[in-house]
Amino acid sequence: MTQADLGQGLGQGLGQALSNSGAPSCSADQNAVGLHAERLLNLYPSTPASVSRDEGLMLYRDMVLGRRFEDKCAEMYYRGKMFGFVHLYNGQEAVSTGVIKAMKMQHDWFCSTYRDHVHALSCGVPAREVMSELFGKETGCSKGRGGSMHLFSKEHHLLGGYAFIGEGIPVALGAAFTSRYKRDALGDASSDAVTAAFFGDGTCNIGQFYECLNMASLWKLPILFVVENNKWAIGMDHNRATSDPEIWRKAAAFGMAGEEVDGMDVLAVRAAAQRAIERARAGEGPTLLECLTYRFRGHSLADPDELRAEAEKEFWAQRDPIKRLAAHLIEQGLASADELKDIDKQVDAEVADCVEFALAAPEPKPEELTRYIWAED
Ligand SMILES: Cc1ncc(C[n+]2csc(CCOP(=O)(O)OP(=O)(O)O)c2C)c(N)n1
Ligand SMILES: [Mg+2]
Repeated sequence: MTQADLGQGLGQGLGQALSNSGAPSCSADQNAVGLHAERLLNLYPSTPASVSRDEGLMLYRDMVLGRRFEDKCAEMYYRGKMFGFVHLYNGQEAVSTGVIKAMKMQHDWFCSTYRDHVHALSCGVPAREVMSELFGKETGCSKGRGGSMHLFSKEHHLLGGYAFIGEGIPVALGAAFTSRYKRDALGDASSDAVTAAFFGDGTCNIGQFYECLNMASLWKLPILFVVENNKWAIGMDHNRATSDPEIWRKAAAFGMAGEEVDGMDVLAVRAAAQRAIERARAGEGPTLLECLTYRFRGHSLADPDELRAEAEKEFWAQRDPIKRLAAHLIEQGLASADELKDIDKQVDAEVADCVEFALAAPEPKPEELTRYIWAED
């Protein structure tokens, strides 16, 4: 641990005491990029997860869709087509794709945060509906009333994006409770849906997180708490904000399974998610899955991203999950570079189409501003 990791405001004495406290030492190279990178480098090397050609291509396509869709969001935002805060997910795609694509579509449940566009796409919400929502149009998945931070789709079992951090965790817990209650109390043997709740490292320092972990473990609820640890909570370094940066270890306090995983490796995330889903469906309860990842852009499109060190950004950019999967598929002879380029082109066409659709779509009618608030529809 370095003084820089502890933050410049910390006194030398305390910094010294902490650096003598048995925390792992790291090489000069690793110091340049900090503890978060050091954790990634020190992950226990597991056998690379295997994947079939069809699955590999499906995972690749989903991550490329997330990336290209959001690159287009940035362009549209700066052209004044979107309003309010827009938080991009660039860099974290392996988490959304790795977890959601391991689950059963329109059967399992998903709950997100304000960084929700890519989760919605992985859940199968059509790109047209997501882009329309970001433009505030009637054809959006939340009828244009929600915008970027409030994507919702009953059809795709997306329980929502939430602007307040941690707000989605109890909602996800409720969905997990419902599955269990239907099976155990109402006798519906087919009720085996699992819920995935996505949230960030900063969110693990608020009360709802702990309350929900407790209840999920107590009632053995079928839920995955998926922490997307991207090191930053706006401008707050995770290692300065939490007493034990290894979030997955907090699972032990609640008697539940906990696992940390390379969040830049979609196959590793998928394998960890599959283990957790299997436990959840078997009635063995929740898992706390900490994915070590990084966002490639600022906190939101309004953030000039001047705080983070270039060396740190470079370290994580070199581990781009899309390039990594592409290299793996080619190396394993599962796909050719040309096939992957074709997928990129198809995705570009889908993204261009969804923008055209959203631009041409109607605005909600002003006299219908309060429609959909009550259950009349
Ligand atoms: C209850 C609440 N408190 C404060 C905020 C302000 N806020 C917005 S984003 C954020 C940081 C969250 O960081 P993290 O959980 O790591 O998610 P990330 O943005 O990295 O995905 C905070 C504190 C909020 N939205 N909600
Ligand atoms: Mg974060």
